[in-house]
Amino acid sequence: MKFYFCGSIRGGRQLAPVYKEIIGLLQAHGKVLTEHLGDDQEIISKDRILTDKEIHDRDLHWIVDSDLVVAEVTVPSLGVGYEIGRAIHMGKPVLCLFNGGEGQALSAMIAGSKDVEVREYGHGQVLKDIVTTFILKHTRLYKQ
Ligand code: 6K6
Repeated sequence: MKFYFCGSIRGGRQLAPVYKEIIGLLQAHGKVLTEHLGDDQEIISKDRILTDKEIHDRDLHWIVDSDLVVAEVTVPSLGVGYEIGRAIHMGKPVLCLFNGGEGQALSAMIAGSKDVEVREYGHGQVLKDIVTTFILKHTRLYKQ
């Protein structure tokens, strides 16, 4: 199974350790095409040599190639929102993970969309349970 993981880059990197944790959970079930999103050094060293067009086209190609899309949506990011919209249009199952603090609300365009699964998470096991349940649900659907 191939996963496309979305997480903020230019929107802010404060949750990079959480992205790394989610990527690790996904890797237990298959290949993560955007493994670099958990690693600041890799983003800086490899992706800075690509133009914005090269990044856009490569990432869209990876979404096409993926089976499931998982997005961490706590840090607002134009790129992540765009990727979610494109993934929906392609008919990909999309899981949006949100861990907002007080006064922090998820965009209505994600929270109110029937085409994505939005899950709020806290820490540790809960995140693992949410991710595993989403994967198993869609693995079963693919096998039918
Ligand atoms: C490195 C440092 C600054 O910019 C870079 C290279 N940029 C990107 N490299 C890889 N993926 C990117 C880059 N910019 C956006 N993306 C994609 O959009 C990722 O797959 C993320 O899920 C999402 C992040 O969008 P922004 O708007 O937060 O950057």
